[in-house]
Amino acid sequence: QNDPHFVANRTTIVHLFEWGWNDIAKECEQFLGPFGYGGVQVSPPNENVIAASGEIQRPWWERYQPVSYKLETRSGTEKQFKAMVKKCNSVGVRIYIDAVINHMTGDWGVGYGTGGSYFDASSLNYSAVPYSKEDFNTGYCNNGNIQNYQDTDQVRNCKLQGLHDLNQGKKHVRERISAYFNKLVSYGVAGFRIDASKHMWPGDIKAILDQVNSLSTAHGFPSGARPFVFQEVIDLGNEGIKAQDYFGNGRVTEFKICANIGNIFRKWNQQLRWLKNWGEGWSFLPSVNALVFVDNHDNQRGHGAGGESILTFRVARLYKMAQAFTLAWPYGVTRVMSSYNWEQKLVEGKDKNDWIGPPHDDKFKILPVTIKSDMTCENGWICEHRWRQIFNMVGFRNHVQGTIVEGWWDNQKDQIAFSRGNRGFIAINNDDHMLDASIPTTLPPGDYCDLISGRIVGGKCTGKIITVGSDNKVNIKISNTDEDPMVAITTEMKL
Ligand code: AAO
Repeated sequence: QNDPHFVANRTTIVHLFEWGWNDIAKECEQFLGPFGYGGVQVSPPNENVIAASGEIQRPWWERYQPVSYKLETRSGTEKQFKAMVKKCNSVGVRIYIDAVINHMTGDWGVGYGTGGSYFDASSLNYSAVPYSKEDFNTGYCNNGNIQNYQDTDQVRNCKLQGLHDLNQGKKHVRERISAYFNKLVSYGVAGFRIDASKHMWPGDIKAILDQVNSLSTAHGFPSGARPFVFQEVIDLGNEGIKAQDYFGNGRVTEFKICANIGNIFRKWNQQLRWLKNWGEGWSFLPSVNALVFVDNHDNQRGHGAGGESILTFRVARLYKMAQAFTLAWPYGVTRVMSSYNWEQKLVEGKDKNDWIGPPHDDKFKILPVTIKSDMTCENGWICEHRWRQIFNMVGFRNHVQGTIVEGWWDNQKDQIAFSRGNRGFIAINNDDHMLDASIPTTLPPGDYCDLISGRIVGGKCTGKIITVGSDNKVNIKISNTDEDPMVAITTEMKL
């Protein structure tokens, strides 16, 4: 099901990667609700393996190794989870959970998960679900990993990176997973990011979703609303499994965006003017099927569909430009990444520290997200979603929703501008010289507050003032050396 069930005119999801439930509840109330975010993708809420081996201690990726569907993790308890969902719904912010249902743990022998549940990975006994040997795909690829991504059967039946592969064709497995989903739905969760969807048969995912209840009006959803689904399928166009195979279940992550938007803004044999037909024109997924993002928790650290060109918070100037464009452009449902910092250790282009988990104390308890007076975060949390240029562009997207792109302008190179109906206008200068032009717009004449450089505080614009003349042209001057070489205005911030 493709509809995120946003409240009112909201448009955008933020991935609060590895945040604790209490912090997310607070963030919904204090920031996401007031600043117009539509929903949060939260880290997997189910019990996972406690990964500790040699140098690697409590990596972020342990949460992608389920031990059971108990809601007990480093992010918090079941009670805290439930309270968070309730609080966020009450301020118009939806919660989508990261659903790890393709597999259980890797080979960790015997152990206990984050909720205290016993498991024995070698005999495939996950007693708290319960799952046993018969519930897994065994005997494929010599009981080993996927060898060849061109072979559809392998991709779906063999192990992904040593992770014990559940057989979603089995009734028992379907029932355990749908029961887990139904519990979440009863708590007010609005939908699911389905992890590693490529590694499951689309029909099996469908059979599970068919057993999931509709969202409840008690949590503010329309009657009969089906949960929002977005499936993680990395389809760069070179494998047998296609994103299209999953459209029957919901949206699909459009990974082609990440490398391409990186190439464009880094100017690696690409120019901004080519963004003119961004979306289907670039043979991306149809807009109604696409989940759109500049980077995700994998490719920002070289996992998944990574690559040199991926833009992250580490190249903040380019990142903000790429985010601004993606949020201004009418394509797909947008998701903003919100990261924590870690110290990279690059050896021959690969980050040896790509495993490092969220900021934590000496007992590996996740540190709270603390907020500075300028609204940004500290304590190791990056909070891209709190950068003014990004949250104001979320506001831009909300405000111009339903309008089309009009008056595309470019300088044949890396300066672009366009309007969104009679509601918004944006100009970006990624060229190596000044943008100084009088650009026709469909916005009404008047003075506007540039939302990239400021906000309206106490009735006054704290940033640049941009004027649309009575001739409906806007004079734009953007130096290529500006901190943020772009301006964006909407009728919501007309002075
Ligand atoms: C960890 C350890 C492993 C250990 C395992 C078991 O790192 O060494 O064996 O535990 O103990 C995350 C981490 C993993 C971690 C795992 C479990 O990323 O490192 O393993 O948790 O703790 C594939 C999947 C995709 C997946 C991605 C990472 O298709 O679903 O790998 N993403 C999700 C999550 C992710 C999570 C999992 C799934 C598992 O978002 O966080 O893993 O729950 C090709 C294929 C892709 C494939 C990549 C990487 O991509 O097309 O489908 O993604 O390979 O294997 C170019 C190509 C592109 C290619 C890419 C990479 O871009 O064009 O096609 O290069 O080669």
